[in-house]
Amino acid sequence: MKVLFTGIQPTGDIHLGNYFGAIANWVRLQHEYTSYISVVDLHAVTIPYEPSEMPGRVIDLATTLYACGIDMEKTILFVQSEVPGHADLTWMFNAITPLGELERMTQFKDKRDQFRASVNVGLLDYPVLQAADILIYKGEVVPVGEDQVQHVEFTREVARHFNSRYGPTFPECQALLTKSPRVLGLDGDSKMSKSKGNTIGVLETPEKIWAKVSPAKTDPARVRRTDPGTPEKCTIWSYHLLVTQEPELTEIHNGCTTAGIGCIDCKKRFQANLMKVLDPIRERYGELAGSGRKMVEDRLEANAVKCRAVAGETIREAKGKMGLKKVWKIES
Ligand code: AQP
Repeated sequence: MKVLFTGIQPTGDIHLGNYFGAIANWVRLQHEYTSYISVVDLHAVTIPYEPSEMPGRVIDLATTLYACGIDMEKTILFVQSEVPGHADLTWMFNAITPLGELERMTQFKDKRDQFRASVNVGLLDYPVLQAADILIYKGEVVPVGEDQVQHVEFTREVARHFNSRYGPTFPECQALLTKSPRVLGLDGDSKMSKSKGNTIGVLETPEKIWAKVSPAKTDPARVRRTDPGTPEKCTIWSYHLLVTQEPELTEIHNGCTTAGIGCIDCKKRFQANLMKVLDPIRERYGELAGSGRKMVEDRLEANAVKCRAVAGETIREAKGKMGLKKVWKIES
């Protein structure tokens, strides 16, 4: 089987963007690929955070991923900082990466503007660590949301640079997108994002979700209940596309364009369909977070051992190609 690698940051609660933009694909693809999914805590420390909260966030994220349908037996879900080697490979890749390529990365420019007071080297180097994450397992496919496509293309470049400088070593990976690669935030202006406060959390209660959905912006031209709307200009319609099936979808589209249904009815129907997806996830999370917590911790530890062995082999191979001493071995 080909190798799949992907990651997610423990920077907050998983939202619909993460789920429909990426995680739903991971759940589907885990049956077709040898899958490595990493809780990328080393990435998460590039923005301001509270150290005492990090262990809890990491375990919560892993638990949520299992609740979303990541298979404990099949998928190698692990914590990035538990595997030495990612940072070593980053350094080797740093030595062949032109600075200009990092400075033009969209995510770096966004984060630099967002965290103006603390722009650290880690933020700039983020794509190089991501390339190391993927290539240390010789990842061939990388299922991500649209915002990460530029980083996957960068990873292909890194592999190309390394292979041409030191000989064939790394595959050139491909990004895989879902049919909803950019889920809009509740503000309707930008992608749904943990740091933007415009999210619907996968584990939120129906009451909390309704408190966010009911006042959310819709088509700005639909001022009165009797005004016909344009679904394509409405964030809630973009959410219906994630969870509502035919023939209800067409019925809602027609209802909006003819003013047959109002925005509140439309939102209620979205919420009902959304909860059919989220209720089972919340229930599984409840079970795992209670009596299953030890099982999650043990699984993460066992997976880290597997990852150390694979990562250690790649580091030895890369060092050999680069003319560095090969005796060093990562202890498992
Ligand atoms: N709105 C989105 N639509 C589609 N896909 C998305 N992803 C994130 N937001 C959307 C995808 O989810 C995966 C894991 O994301 P992450 O937490 O590692 O990275 P992120 O892009 O930094 O997530 P956030 O919520 O936007 O966090 P902040 O606010 O901290 O920057 C990735 O595959 C990502 O593409």
